[in-house]
Amino acid sequence: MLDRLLLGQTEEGELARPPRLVEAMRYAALSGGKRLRPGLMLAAARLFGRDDDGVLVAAAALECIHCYSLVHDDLPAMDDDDLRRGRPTVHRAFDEATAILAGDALLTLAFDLVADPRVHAEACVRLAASRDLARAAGIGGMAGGQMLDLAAEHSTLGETEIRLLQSMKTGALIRYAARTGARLADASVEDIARLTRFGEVIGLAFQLADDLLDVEGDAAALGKAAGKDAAAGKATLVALKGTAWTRAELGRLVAEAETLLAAFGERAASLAALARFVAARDR
Ligand code: GRG
Repeated sequence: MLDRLLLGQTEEGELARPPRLVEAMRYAALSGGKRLRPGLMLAAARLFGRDDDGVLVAAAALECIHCYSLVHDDLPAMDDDDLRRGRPTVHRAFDEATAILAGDALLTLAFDLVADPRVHAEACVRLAASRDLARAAGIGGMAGGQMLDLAAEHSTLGETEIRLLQSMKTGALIRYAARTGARLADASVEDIARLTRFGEVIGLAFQLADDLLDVEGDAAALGKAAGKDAAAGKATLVALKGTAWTRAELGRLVAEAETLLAAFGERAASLAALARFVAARDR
């Protein structure tokens, strides 16, 4: 779906798509990530009986936002990384200005995609999914979390502050994935709330696993540099509480995720598998 959505031909209302920008966007989005967020959205929608191209369009929108955040995070002004997903980062493969624009255009495209009538027959559901996405990605979500993260370098944060920062920077998009899958499948208010909490728990587990990988992971398997958090003096729960505590907390979070899914029985097997993958991953 991403491949089909990121083509060079113009859509109604557009004047031209500069080939270099399309190429950089494709490089950023079609470069073999784990697709965790879209996978979560699709699995959540399937749990409530929806499995069609419309959900795939919404899932592609979310992946566009995720990929934009990686492109901008890798820029010299932020994390200054040369390697992502085992390949040169976008500003290395192209140039800084193109990387900034590719990120901008991926972010903007996401909102175009959520407005696609295939996403949901009712405009008010698409509107709610769009506003939720803005809030997950924006000032009070991922971008805000990144701001807190930058401000926290070489400062001492407590557990509550670190959890808030991480829920915003990483957790918000993962929470959105699970919540929106349920919403687009017309799940009940209670089930949307249950999947929202599931997304929060998975988001926390994802960040803890990421922090552990930064300490213990292998750069070759990760496809990016390891050990960057400690070098940058980043405030993480692993740094604050140690690896043993982090592993125990990961186990607790997976157990909570499984409890949240228990009511759905075997139908939720793939969501439960995703929860276990998030905690046990090596890349
Ligand atoms: C630039 C607004 C803005 C935000 C950046 C994404 C992000 C926020 C920071 C990245 C720093 C980082 C490595 C955070 C840890 C969590 C994370 C987003 C890891 C990468 O996500 P994966 O593992 O990547 O899902 P793949 O490549 O599998 O898609």
